[in-house]
Amino acid sequence: KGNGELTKMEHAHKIPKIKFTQLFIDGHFVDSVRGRTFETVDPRTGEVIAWIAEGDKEDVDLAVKAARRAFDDGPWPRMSGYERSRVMMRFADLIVENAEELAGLDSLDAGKLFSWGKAVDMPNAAAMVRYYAGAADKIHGEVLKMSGALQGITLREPIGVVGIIVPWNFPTGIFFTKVAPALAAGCTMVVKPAEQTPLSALFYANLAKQAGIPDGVINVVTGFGPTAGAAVSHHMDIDMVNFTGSTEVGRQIMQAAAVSNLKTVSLELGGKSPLLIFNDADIDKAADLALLGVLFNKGEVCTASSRVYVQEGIYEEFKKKLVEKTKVWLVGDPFDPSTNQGPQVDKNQFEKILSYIEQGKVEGAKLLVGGNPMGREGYYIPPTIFIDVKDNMRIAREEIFGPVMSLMKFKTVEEGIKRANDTRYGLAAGIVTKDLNLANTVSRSIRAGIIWINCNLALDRDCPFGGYKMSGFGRDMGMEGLHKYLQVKSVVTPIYNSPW
Ligand code: TXE
Repeated sequence: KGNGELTKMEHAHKIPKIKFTQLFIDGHFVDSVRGRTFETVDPRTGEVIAWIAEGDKEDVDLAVKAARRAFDDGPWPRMSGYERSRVMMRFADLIVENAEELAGLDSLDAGKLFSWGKAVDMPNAAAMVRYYAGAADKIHGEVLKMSGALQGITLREPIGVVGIIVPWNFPTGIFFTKVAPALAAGCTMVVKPAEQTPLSALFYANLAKQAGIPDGVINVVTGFGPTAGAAVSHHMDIDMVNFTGSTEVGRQIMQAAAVSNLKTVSLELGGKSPLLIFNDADIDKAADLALLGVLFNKGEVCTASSRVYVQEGIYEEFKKKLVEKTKVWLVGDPFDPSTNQGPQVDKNQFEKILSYIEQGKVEGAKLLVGGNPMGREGYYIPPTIFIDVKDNMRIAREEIFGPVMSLMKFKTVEEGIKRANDTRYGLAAGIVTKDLNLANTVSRSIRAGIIWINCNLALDRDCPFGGYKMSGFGRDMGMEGLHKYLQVKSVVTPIYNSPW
């Protein structure tokens, strides 16, 4: 396993001490009401690294009370956008100052690459906060051209208390795509991080306090989905829930909203994203994009290009290229700077991926590379590519969420589009071609929330992101990501004495 040349001292230097393990409610770290804790595990070894407070319904109730007070009576929604923006800028600076420690926490908790975390994830998180800070004082409505003797305006007001449920694959990235615009809008919130990766969220709560975000604005309740998470989605005093996670749980969240207070729901769910590579593509570049698409973050990415369709003219050459490239792809300790891919997040995910690999073999697909776990400990799975895959096999239809690609061949453009769309998901798709007309035609024909032409996984804070079909609805990021936290209120007055 791995290429790890790290000395013990280098490791000790990078591995952070865990400082925060309690719930963060109303500006204070507290134990859970029942006093329970749960373990969080290092995916490199399977060892327990910390015991975290296990929040449940009572704790969510306390967190919602604090958020409600902060919304109904506190300064945050009443401050000018400019003042909120200044506090958010301080928050962003603190993320940058603590980037090394924070990247270490995400590596330790989720198996994410440390050097990437420090150089990319943390600066991006700070940039996300600054982006929305820049929007906080530019939130305004419209003047309405009403008929008769009336004039109207619209006000955009914060939606209220928001429940934010975060998954484990991007404990920092997804936290900030949801928290930063909610802050800018003037909302208050209860955040439920994933049980697999609670560490960095608690650290962010502490930084928020240091930055001057008032008590009760950001509350973090760590705990499990069916208990703490369900308490958020069922809560009568939460006005909106913004969720990223599995399609199954997304459905439960909508049901919970329907049977409780009809809270607004925004869902970013799973995917089975296609990548279409056409005959005229630069094969070397296309192979890089295909591998990036399915191996980045060990395939634990909702937009992973897990279905790669290659046009028949270049299929054989492309296949050879992929094999060559996977040979120099290093799987190992995420703290080692030369590693390309760390361990899967936990035992469950590791076993889920391995069972899909078995399923693929049983259904008759052939392994081109990979397929077996690596190492004696930890949750390492190498790049795995299946060929001879049929569209109706489970590996080609269901989200695996691991470094597993289904490589398929197609003939015509129409066939490529049809097969790319043959999925219940619609989160993302990629196209590799030099033909602009073809790229434009295909990008308009695929039903997905984001289309990448000659690039892959290119996300940016300014680019709205979310799904079609069963990949969910609502958009995070961009101005769409801010507007969903705002209600539109119309205010109407007569212009002069009128019968109204
Ligand atoms: O997701 P869950 P899991 C997909 C991926 C993965 C599969 C299962 O295919 O293999 O889902 O992962 C909280 N009410 N994605 O089981 O359960 C939970 O505590 C309220 C894709 O980890 O959906 C966590 O905070 N909340 C995805 C969050 O939901 C509940 C990212 C996500 O967990 C809940 C993650 C409930 N009843 C997994 N049950 C993406 N779109 O990026 C769980 N949660």
